[in-house]
Order: sequence, then C-alpha cells, then structure tokens
Amino acid sequence: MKLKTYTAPTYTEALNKIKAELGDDVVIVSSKEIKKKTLTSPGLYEVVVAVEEETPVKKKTSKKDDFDVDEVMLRLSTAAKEIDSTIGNREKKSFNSYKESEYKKPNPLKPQNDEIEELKKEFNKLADTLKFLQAAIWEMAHKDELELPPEFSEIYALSRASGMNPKHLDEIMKLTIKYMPLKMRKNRDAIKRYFHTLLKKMIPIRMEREIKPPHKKIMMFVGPTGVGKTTTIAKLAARYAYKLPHRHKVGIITLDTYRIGAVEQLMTYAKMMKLPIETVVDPSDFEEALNVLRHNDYILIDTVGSSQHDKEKIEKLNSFLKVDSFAEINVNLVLSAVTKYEDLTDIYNNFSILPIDTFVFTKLDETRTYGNIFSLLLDTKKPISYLSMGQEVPDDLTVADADYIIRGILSKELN
Ligand SMILES: Nc1nc2c(ncn2[C@@H]2O[C@H](COP(=O)(O)OP(=O)(O)O)[C@@H](O)[C@H]2O)c(=O)[nH]1
Ligand SMILES: [Mg+2]
Repeated sequence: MKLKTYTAPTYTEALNKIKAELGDDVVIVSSKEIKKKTLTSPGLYEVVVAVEEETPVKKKTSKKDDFDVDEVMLRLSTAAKEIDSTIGNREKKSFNSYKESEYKKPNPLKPQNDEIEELKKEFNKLADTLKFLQAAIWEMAHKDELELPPEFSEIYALSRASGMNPKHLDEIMKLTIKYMPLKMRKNRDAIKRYFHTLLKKMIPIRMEREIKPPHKKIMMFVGPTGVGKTTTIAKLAARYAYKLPHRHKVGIITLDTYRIGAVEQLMTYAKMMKLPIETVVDPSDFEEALNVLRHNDYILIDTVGSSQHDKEKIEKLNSFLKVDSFAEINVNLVLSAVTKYEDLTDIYNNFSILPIDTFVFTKLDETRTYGNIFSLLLDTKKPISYLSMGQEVPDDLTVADADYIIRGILSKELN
C-alpha cells in the first residue's frame, strides 16, 4: 500500500485527476482545503489516496511522476504567490536566504484581524516547507536515476544544502530508500532519525586515548594558512597538560619561523602554560629539538601554513618527517569547516603527499552546515579526532563527535 497526494483547484478536479490516473478503485485517505479560492487566485485542494503497489497506473509519462513534480510545482507557485502578496513590501530574497527568525518579525502593517494573523502563520509555515521542497524539486528536475518518495524530500534537501557531495547523497538516498523498513517510511521523524543513524555510522572517529608512560605521542599539525593550527595546538597543549584526568608533560616545537609574529604567538601560549618550546628551521635542528623534548608525553609540532598548491613547502614538511625520532610522528591535517567540499578535496589531495593520519576541523562556529566535512571523511576514510568551535584557548575544542556533525547536516538552521 502506498499513499499518493493529489492537488487541484477544486475537490472535484482533484478526484477527476485521480480517476484518470488510477481508475475507480482507490481509497481516499484524507482530503482538505489548503487554500480558499479568492477573487484573484484559485483555491487549492489536497486529496491523499491509498494505492495498492501493483495498481496499474494508467497514465505514466516519466519516472518522475511518482514524485508528482507537477503537483508540487502547482502548490509551490500558488504558495509563492501567496507569500509574495502577504509579505508584500519586504525586500525580496531567494528562499535559501530566509532565516527562521525572520519569519517571526512583526509585519510593520498592523494586522487587521485574527484571520490575517492566522493566514500569516500558515504562510510562514509554507515558506519554510517551500524552501526545502524547492531544493528537492530542483534536484529531481535534474536527474532521472533517483526516484525520491516525497517523504524523503526534507532530508534530501537539507543534506543537499549542507554542502554534501551530491553523488554521495544520491547513493545514500538510494540505499536508504532500499533498506528502510516500509513501516517507517510514512513518518518523516522516523525517516530523519534513521538517516541520522545511517550517516553517523559513516563518520570515522579517532577516539582520544590518553598516553600512558612509557608511551609517547608526537603530533604534527599541517594545513593551509589561517585555518587555526597554532590556536588548536595551544588548546591541545592545555588539554593534555591540565585538563585531562591525568596531567601530562607536553612540549611544543614550531617549524613556523617564516612569518613575523608566528613564533611569538606560540611562545606566548607556551609561556603562559609553562611548557617548553623549541624553534626549528631545518631538519637537523628538528632531530635535536625532538631529543631535547624527549622526556615529554606529548610533543606538538606547529608548521608553517601552506597553500595547497605550494608543493615545495609541503614537500619540505616531508623531509622533517624522515628524521630519526623516538616515536612515530603522527600527521594531523587541520581544515576549516567553512571551506567548501571541492576545496577540501583539493587541499587533501595536495597534502596527501604527507602520511595524513587524522583530520582536525576548526571554525565549526562559523558555519552551521557540515555536509562538506562528512563528504571528505567519506571519500578519504580517514578519521577525525578533534573539533574546534571558537577562538577561545583552551575552551573551544572538543573531541570529535559524529552527532554534532550530523546535526550540522540535518538541521534546518541553514546559513
Ligand atoms: N571562529 C573561529 N576562529 C578560529 C578557530 N580556530 C582558530 N581561529 C582563528 O583563526 C585565526 C587563525 O588562527 P591560527 O591558529 O593563527 O591559524 P594558523 O595559521 O593555521 O596557525 C585566528 O584569529 C584564530 O583565533 C575556530 O575554531 N573558530
Ligand atoms: Mg600558525
């Protein structure tokens, strides 16, 4: 049994449509008037019918009919007109740039009566739905392979808007549609929860494991300029030295001696935390610095930021990795959540001449959409270890949390 929704300007017209398409043997599940007819615009009725899966569909022109693009389009354009006329003088924006809070702004024209107030609420709700439907329909219009049941349109549109790679999304959608228990499909909340769990399973997390002596951990932080490498190192140094259940000895090495002020930046943090710091210019100094700091449990290495296209600088980091050290040097690629998926991929590809072990994502406070992070993790199968969500040292850092990332994919608070 499958539910199909039909809309038309009148109830009779909706019924005629249903009969023309499905014949007489249909069960009407519900019918309602969505919009009253006015002098200037037609009304809108919605009729939901239950159809046996094997009911022959009399008139089927394309795969997309399952989704009833025409129907939703009709609804969309009607709703769009309504919203335009009600919200009238307000500056016109694309629907994607609407923010939840803006819907609640009082209209400068005082409402005449409760009816208008009620209508406005309805329109606001419609605008919200519209935003997601619009994205979903746009996608549908551009592809034939994916038959997206209407109940999936919200998670599809949210994920799409989150910066996820569309190919990943299509694949995941196909699997979701294929494997989700039938019962669950009619309930949007259940679909969302199912999808959340599915995405969560796909995020590789590198759990934080406290080092126990005599083990030691050497961590090098690489990545583009300005992503937050130095800030993250300061936060992690404080975490390992003062915030974990056991206090650890932490040493810092900086290879970032090119930029004026870069050394001072880290020196200041190290001084405040009373942690040893070594400054290194070439690989032979590096070996020595590691030796000087060898009594520490953690050694954190800051590097000069490089554009992903500056192969020479990235290669130079490789020469540091080749020195003799008492423990393996663990390479962490630091990336900003604000960077779009295509650029993250480009950065990763260029930095992957280094043996990247883990990702650290910063600036999660500067965006609410994390689909780009998800897709990079899915492509590379590399785990994520820490998340930074602000400039405050040491507080704005947490261990990686898959739920947090997924909420940034399925949340309605779009930027
Ligand atoms: N909003 C925000 N800013 C951050 C975050 N991490 C670092 N920053 C800021 O980004 C700027 C560059 O940071 P820095 O650590 O010097 O970057 P680096 O060049 O990679 O070492 C500084 O102003 C930091 O305060 C973060 O998680 N959120
Ligand atoms: Mg730096």
